[in-house]
Amino acid sequence: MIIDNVRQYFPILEQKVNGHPLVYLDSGATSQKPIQVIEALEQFYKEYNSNVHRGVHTLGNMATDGYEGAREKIQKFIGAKNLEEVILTRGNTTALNIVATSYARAKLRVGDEIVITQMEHHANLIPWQQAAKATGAMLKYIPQQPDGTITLDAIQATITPKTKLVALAHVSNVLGCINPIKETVELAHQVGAVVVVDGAQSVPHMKVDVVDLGVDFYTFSGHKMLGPTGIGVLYGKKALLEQMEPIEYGGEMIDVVDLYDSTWRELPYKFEAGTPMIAEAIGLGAAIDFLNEVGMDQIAEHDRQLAQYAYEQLAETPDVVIYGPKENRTSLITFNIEGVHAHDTATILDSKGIAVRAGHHCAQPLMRFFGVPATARASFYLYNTKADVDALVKGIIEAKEFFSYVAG
Ligand code: C6P
Repeated sequence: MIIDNVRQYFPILEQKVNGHPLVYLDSGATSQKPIQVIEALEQFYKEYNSNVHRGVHTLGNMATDGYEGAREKIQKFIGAKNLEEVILTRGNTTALNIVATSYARAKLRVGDEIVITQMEHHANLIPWQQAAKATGAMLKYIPQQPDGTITLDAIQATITPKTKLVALAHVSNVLGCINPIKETVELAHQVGAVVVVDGAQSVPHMKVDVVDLGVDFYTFSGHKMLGPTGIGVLYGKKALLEQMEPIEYGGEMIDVVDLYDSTWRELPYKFEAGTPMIAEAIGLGAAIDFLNEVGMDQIAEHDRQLAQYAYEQLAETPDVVIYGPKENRTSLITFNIEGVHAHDTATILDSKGIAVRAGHHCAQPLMRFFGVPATARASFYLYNTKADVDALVKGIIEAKEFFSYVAG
């Protein structure tokens, strides 16, 4: 499928918002869904809605095939060696919490160090703070460049023999920078530390191969990659997942239940207690089919080019401050208009049908690093065009003029 033709599959993009054609620039928060995903959900509920792994009836088997089929699609999509290494979760946040609760709390001791960055989303920060408090381990931040990014030298200097775990985003949801995961993994493994990568903003926008990267754990959400909300993925190396205890108990995850003790099922089921997200997994499977049809290489190049184009356009717009690096970025651009609060910028843009996110983007420590309470962020995906970026720039210029008039 040619990327220029994909917009026709996204019915939501055809509407007007506040009297203007919708320009959706908030895919970093959640992506829109193609008709193929919407129809997969509809088909499940209309034709074979049933619980999984339980019965012998036809609909139950169809639902199980759909759910397990989605797991296989995910496994291939991220290049995982084993199907058991793909745990289906409620979302990226849940996946990170499983690692922090089950792995980190069992393994960390007083004197151990968890290396993280100040650009992390709260979902990849607070679970480690809590694990550190519970175990006596220490959090250590990789020092940042003035543009918020981290260098390989800084990563190398922060990792020491005391490091037991390194947690970082593959792509920052504020800076848009691509972190050097493969090199970080090599450094961490030299001292015997495991690496947890938050892939929420990378998996939708580039080809990710967990084996090639060498990561120990990798997490992401379905809703940012054309899939439904309520479904995410925890990839973990089998040898590590096998050592870990479940964090939720109940149906589906058990082997034998006795009055005073129970045993767990094999991977991946011991981490999937209760009725799972069946429709959501099937929807994510349909989203992966769509992404594969377009091709991740084509998507990666498109999103990189749009982010670059947006950077160049905004850099030439007076009174606009851009956060994050000029190069090595993808899919989003974070900015402020000088003297205008990000929420006001977003409100003016919304009045023109342009949807951007404003706020701290669940990255308060990074806002503090830049000394701002909030920023605006435009994020792009395969259905966005250069015309969308042009509309954004025009909207920003008009917002700036409006506020200079009000202030004047
Ligand atoms: N970022 C954003 O607008 P969940 O909410 O579980 O799907 O994903 C959390 C998450 C974790 N890490 C990163 C890098 C993320 O970008 C996100 C979600 C959205 O930036 C919503 S806050």
